[in-house]
Amino acid sequence: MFADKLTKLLGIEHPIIQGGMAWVSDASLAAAVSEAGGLGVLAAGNAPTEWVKDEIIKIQKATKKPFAVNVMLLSPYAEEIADLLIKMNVKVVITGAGDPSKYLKKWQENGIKVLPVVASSALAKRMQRSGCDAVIAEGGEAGGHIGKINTMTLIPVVRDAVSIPVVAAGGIADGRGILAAKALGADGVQIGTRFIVAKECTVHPNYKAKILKAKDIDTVATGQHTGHPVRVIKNKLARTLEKLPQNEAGLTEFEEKSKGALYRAAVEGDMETGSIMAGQCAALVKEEMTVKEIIADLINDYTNVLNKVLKND
Ligand code: TUI
Repeated sequence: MFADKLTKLLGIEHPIIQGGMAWVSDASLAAAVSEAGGLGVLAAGNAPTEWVKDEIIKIQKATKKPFAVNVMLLSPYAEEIADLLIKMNVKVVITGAGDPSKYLKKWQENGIKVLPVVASSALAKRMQRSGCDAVIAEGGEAGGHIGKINTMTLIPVVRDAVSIPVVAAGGIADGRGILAAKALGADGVQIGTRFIVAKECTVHPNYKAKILKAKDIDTVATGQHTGHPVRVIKNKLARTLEKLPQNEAGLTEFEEKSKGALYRAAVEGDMETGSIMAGQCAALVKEEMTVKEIIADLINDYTNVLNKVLKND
């Protein structure tokens, strides 16, 4: 699908990284994606260090293939988890929701490959200068915490800004998206939302049902004014958050209502007061399949679309 820069760097078969999704991509999903030849990703999210440790042990038991841990830099446990990854001999780290500069030296000294998620060309350049191995450029179509630039612009500006491999993320769910990412200059893709409905994904069935039902206009980026916008499927919580006043009292209520909301949706199946994080491309996700089937379908679809394009069909 792509030249072998990314697959060689990571020791994987297909240039497909599974998006790290807090309380969604646990050991079960990550191990299945790695076994199927992509890069499986355990999302640390806001989870306690002990939970992350137990999940890493499960992945290491389930597969000998490469996997990554996604460190969410806003987590109160980020510092502890940064050290845990070294102790647990994790080989690939993906960071999200911030600038990972303060951890880079110790990870790199321990031979860990670091792929930060970036939302701008400026951060991509800084990450290349710091010796990062690749960047994941995530556009605003993505689910969860997002930046301000959409994939169509972000990928080419990041491509022009750095020479290390660029992974495209945000809005990719099928072969058309993968071919578009390649045309924009990417060396591989990160796909999150489509893997939420994988059979191996342990997320609550109510969450999967919401993804399968979602239409193109069903997601919204909440909390634009908080400085940490989060894309979710519209529900009662999203509507409540959108109506809060943009003052100090409003921000306090925003935080109270958001606390634990992803866990409520993903683990408890609460579709009213839970936060159903998902990308806009949920509208393209129509069927629950095994991880192996999803990856085979992505590759097959990509080949068909490429052939159509080449035939000018
Ligand atoms: O991290 C994500 N997506 C996430 S994390 C998450 S868990 C969460 N739970 C509750 C509230 C908020 C989050 C759910 N989804 N994606 C990676 C990502 N990183 N997207 C955008 C960025 C980003 C934004 C700005 C990375 C760096 C950045 O730079 C800031 C700087 O300091 O330059």
